[in-house]
Amino acid sequence: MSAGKLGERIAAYGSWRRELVDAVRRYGQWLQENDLSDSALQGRIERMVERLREERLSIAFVAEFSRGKSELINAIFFSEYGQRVLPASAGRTTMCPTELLYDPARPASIRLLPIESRLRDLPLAELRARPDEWHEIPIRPGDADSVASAFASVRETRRVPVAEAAALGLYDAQDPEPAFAPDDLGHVEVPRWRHAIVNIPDPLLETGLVVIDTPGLNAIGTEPELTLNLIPAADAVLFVLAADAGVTRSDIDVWREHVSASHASGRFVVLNKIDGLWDELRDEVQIELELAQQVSSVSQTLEIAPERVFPVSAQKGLVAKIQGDNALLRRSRLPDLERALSQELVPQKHVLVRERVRREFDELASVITSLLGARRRGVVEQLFELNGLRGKNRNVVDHMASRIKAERADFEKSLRHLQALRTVYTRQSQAIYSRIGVDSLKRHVRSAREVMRASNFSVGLRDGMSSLLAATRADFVEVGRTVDEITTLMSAMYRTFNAEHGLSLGAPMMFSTRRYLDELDRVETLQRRQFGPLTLVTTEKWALMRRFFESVAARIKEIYELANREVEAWLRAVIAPIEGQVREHQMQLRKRLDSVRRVLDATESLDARIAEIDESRAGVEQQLAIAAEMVSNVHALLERALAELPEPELV
Ligand SMILES: Nc1nc2c(ncn2[C@@H]2O[C@H](COP(=O)(O)OP(=O)(O)OP(=O)(O)O)[C@@H](O)[C@H]2O)c(=O)[nH]1
Ligand SMILES: [Mg+2]
Repeated sequence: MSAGKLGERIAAYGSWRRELVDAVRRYGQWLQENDLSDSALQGRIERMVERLREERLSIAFVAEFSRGKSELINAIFFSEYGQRVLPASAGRTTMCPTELLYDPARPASIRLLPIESRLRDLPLAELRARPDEWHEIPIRPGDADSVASAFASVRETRRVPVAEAAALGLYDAQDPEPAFAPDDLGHVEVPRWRHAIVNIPDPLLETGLVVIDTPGLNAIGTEPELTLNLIPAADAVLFVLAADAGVTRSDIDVWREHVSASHASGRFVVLNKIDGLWDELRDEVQIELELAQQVSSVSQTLEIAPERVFPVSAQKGLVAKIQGDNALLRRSRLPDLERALSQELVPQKHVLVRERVRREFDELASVITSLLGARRRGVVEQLFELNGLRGKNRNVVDHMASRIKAERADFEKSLRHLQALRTVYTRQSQAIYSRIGVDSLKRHVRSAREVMRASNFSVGLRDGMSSLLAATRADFVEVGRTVDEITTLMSAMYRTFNAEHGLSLGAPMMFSTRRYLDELDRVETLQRRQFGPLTLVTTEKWALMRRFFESVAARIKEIYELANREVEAWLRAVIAPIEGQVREHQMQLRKRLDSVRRVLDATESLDARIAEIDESRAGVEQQLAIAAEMVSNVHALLERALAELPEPELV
């Protein structure tokens, strides 16, 4: 697979991430070797590394059927196979959503989820984790025929009685224009599979690219997973129109429902099949003019800037790449689309990931730097203290010892405050966990189901859904309040320790529940659209709604799980600096007292003791320098622009 500049950029982004992982890892290892970290800190580093590794870049292709989505994927990504690998043909072709990715932990194969799985309420998210539910066909990577024949599965259909199709949510007798109409025997053609996941080694997919091909409109509308998760989560959506069809009513519906609602940015409109305008009787200028008109009318209809509309010919682009025909490739304008994708998509993702890693890494590194800073201050003070004892009599030394003891007693008192704070902190942490725990969510879902069951009208369904969203929102608002309380408490404690014991604690790390609430808003918007006007619902619709509800519940569960993980990391991160510095301070007090005592007992000469401490000062200085260098290595990597890449060589 190659996609010119896009491919190179994605590969550059992949290797940047790998280098970053190495740098962060090295830092973590160094901390461990120098006894500067604990399991909480190592856990944070591991999570950062894991997230960086698993980071994927996904592009979803969305459109009415037969606009050329699959052909476009073939042309952009699969031309190296020298043939059409994803099936593309007139009429409905792709029958189920198809994800193309590479997970080295699994064999190369296509996994197919039977359509019957829709009869159960299990959402796709859950079925993903159950290998037994999937039918798996091995693929011999590199062998174009093996790849193409495995891919052929995505077009498979079955004929089933109308009642069964209705139960699957694929047939609605009241729909004036059903996607699948019954034949004379009362059978309806339905997709054989509900979802396909293609796992195939390939340089582009190996860097974490995920390509999502979707079937035309009706199947999209009935698989909530696509609407709720796959499409909104994609980094870019390519919405495809066909120049010969113009913008139809159903194109506009797909655009509104599945693209413009969920993607404010990262959307590309492709005006495909421009080769239909290539006509020997018209000259280039006329063709150009007509294209410009089409682009402008598409941009007006979809309310999107004309620069976001890319006229291409996927088919000619594919042929040109396979045959090495540069002139045809230029004429297909596919390289323009690829360039726009690479210029926008990868850099955007790069910036997002960079900012996140910077934030996480800096928080972590600053804990270490201030810890080392405190240690250095401690030894320097000790040196100063001991140097002051030179030539002094026993009384002075005695006096110093009691001063340190008094200081220690003061500190012990503050530690009791810290202990009290810890109790409050633990109690509040528990409150958070129970608020967004599994049980809490289960209760919300149960009561929402009851509200829904009590009514056969869509208004009842909607009330059920609204009650679920209201309850979950209340959870996050409450969590936000508790988080604020903990932050205030911690700030006060940090300040006290800084002022009274000379610690150098910065402001506690902030945490916001905003993103969970935003995510719930997004789910709500989608749900509103899905549930439409207040009408009596048919049995088929009812089944569909219920499935939609289950998908929403699954999505909310993911939000809860994410919030749990993030809150946990935050809770650890706010308590860690103060505990670390307090430990450090205790150690310093002990060492100071110890030094003075040794001098008192004459077990060691003052000079020898001073030399010893001076050595440890040098050690700390060195650690500080190494830490600074490692941090600046990570920063340099973060700052580094993804290598400016040459323009793609045509073919
Ligand atoms: N002339 C011409 N035909 C094209 C072009 N792109 C795709 N086609 C044809 O249009 C038909 C539909 O293409 P597909 O790629 O199957 O369309 P799709 O959007 O994936 O359709 P579904 O899978 O049914 O949702 C096929 O016969 C393609 O060969 C193009 O640029 N020019
Ligand atoms: Mg297709």
